[in-house]
Amino acid sequence: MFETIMYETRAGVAWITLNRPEKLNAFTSVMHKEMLSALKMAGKDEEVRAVVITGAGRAFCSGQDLGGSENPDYGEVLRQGYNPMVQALVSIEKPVIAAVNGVAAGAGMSLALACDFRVASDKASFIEAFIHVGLVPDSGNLYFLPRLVGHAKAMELAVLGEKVTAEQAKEFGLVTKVVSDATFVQEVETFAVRLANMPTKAIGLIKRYMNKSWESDLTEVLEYEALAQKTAGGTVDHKEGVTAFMEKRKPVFTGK
Ligand code: T3D
Repeated sequence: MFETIMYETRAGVAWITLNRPEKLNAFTSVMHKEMLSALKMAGKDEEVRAVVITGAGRAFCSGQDLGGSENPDYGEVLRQGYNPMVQALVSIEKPVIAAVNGVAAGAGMSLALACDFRVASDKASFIEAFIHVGLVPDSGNLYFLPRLVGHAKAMELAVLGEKVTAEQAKEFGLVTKVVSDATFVQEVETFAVRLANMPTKAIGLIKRYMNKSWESDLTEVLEYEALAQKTAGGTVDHKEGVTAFMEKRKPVFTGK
């Protein structure tokens, strides 16, 4: 179905694998289009309750394909390719995990930053590679990086462009957890399935309003919480959670 990515679903999880391993999964315009389609599919599919994005081969993603410019207007490359993908990642009301199997460089690092969780292999690394080719961080990087690691660390990473190991990234809060490369896929699967079995609508609401909170004052956030809680309070999963608690059993959430 796709040329540059793979898409499969199992156990409530959509797996999107960037699939240009010979170029360390560098982005092309086709890949942008395919990523957008895959994210839309995952968003619409009611069976899908978590999304994993990972890379084929030894890399997660090396950012923009530098081997021959498809469009010399980089602003348009961002507006047409990267930005809709980042918006889709943020607006999909399901948890999205970047399973960072290897190097994440340039816009590949931005892709990981725009996800809700980053699970990294102990072989993974992160590089703000933009500066090495005289460019600036893009694809939401300037938005997410300082929010995740603080302004000072973000400046250091973006300007120096030094390679950061998964363990170092964990220390300053960039990754959720680091797991052994030997058990990476199983660990990601366990984490993704765990999320897929949680109250999906509540997770979607947390994501929506936590993102909005960055541009909101306290009064607005208090109102968002009231709106979200009204919606969450009407879900089947809320009812199940309370019933299970009263019956002293584990809840079985259906994402409804
Ligand atoms: O339109 C616009 O350009 C604006 C948007 C910009 C967004 C961006 O992402 S700008 C930043 C672009 N990315 C980079 O600058 C990273 C370039 N890659 C690297 O710095 C290194 O490859 C890595 C640090 C990621 C990994 O290094 P290493 O030593 O593990 O691998 P390698 O030998 O450099 O790469 C392996 C192959 O992948 C190699 O091809 P070859 O020689 O075996 O035929 C290399 O050329 C290719 N490759 C790696 N990254 C890219 C790439 N080919 C095209 N584009 C790449 N980004």
